[in-house]
Amino acid sequence: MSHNKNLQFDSKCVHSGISDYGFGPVVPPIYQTSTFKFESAEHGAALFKGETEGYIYTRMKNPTVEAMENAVAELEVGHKALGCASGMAAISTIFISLLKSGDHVVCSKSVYGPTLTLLQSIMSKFGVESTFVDTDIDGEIEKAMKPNTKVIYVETPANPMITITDLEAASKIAHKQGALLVVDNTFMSPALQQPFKFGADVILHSMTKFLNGHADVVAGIIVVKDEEMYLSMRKTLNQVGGVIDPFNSFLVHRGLKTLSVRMQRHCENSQLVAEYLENHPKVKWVRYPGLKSHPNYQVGLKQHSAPGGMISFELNGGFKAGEVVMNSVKLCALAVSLGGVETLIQHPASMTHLSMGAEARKDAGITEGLVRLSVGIENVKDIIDDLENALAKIPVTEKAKA
Ligand code: LCS
Repeated sequence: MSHNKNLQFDSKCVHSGISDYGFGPVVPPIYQTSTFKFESAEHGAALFKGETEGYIYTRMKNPTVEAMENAVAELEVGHKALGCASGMAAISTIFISLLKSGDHVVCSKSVYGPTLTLLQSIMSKFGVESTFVDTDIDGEIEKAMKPNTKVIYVETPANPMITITDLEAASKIAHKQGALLVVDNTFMSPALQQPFKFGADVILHSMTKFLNGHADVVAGIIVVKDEEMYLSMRKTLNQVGGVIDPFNSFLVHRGLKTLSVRMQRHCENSQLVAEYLENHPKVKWVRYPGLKSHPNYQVGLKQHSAPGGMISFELNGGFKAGEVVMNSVKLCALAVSLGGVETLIQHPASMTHLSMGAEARKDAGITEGLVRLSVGIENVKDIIDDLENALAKIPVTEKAKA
């Protein structure tokens, strides 16, 4: 791994996590095996005692999974990473590992719906209390802190409001009282934002999105900064069991090789699409980190190198106008998820953020007419032409109703 340290990020994407596998393959082989033979009874016992390096059982460790984990850890400039069966498996493993009954969490109001539900309906059953605040607004995290706050949890940019939280400020608030800052870096990927540089303690991704990048895998990852955190997180993951499998690890590792070039194209396309939408008379407002109109544009400049591939916008005409657009696009696929090479469009209030309930949505600013776009790597002219045709289908009277 060490020879990669001095490489530029793009080169790391291609080379990270690759080591010698025998026979000289240039990519890690898929070790599609649930278990590994011991050389002897003594060898098996030594492996279990941790006295020798090796593999026992794929839920605990697998060479294909390990290669991908090493790659992501290198890209996030972390210590080690833990591959999970999904982003939600990563998030639940983190909460179970870091929290106990009587602890308190401060979480962004705008987060992926099931993350909020996990804290509100499941972690609460085990005595973990949560407060949801606008972590992007100065002073809001501080106000929500309690003596028993153990975790500040943020997504930045957040799903679906694209709100930007100041990571450096959040980490300072956490560390003042020995709490940890956990960052969901799914929307940016390490190609654009590396939260450890701003004081984050744990990073996670839904690798289903940009890290894999091809909409053919559900997976997650946890990245940690030191061995102590790694061992406790690994113990939890082993017991809870939400691990990734070798084949999905192989696919994600393959996706990582093009992460840098994909992100560059996602950003170029998104900037042009966001500017196009912002100037369209049927669009009420657009939220994209690359637009100066973004309320946290300056914070964004400080912590990400480019504005990413996610745009949210509100149409004049609310939900009905949104429905017309979603039913009229041809190139953009009407689908949830994000971060793949194809452009996806969806409606958070009736889809990804339905589980939060109307009140929490309203509180987080997720309006009924909000449309979310995951901008792909197609030729941007084709994306804009598709949106232009779909927006043209909104009856002019809908604008008047807005
Ligand atoms: N974190 C973020 C920011 C997400 O957007 C998602 C999924 C997750 C975590 C959970 O990851 P998963 O378990 O699905 O791998 N977001 C989705 C979305 O916006 N549409 O469909 C899934």
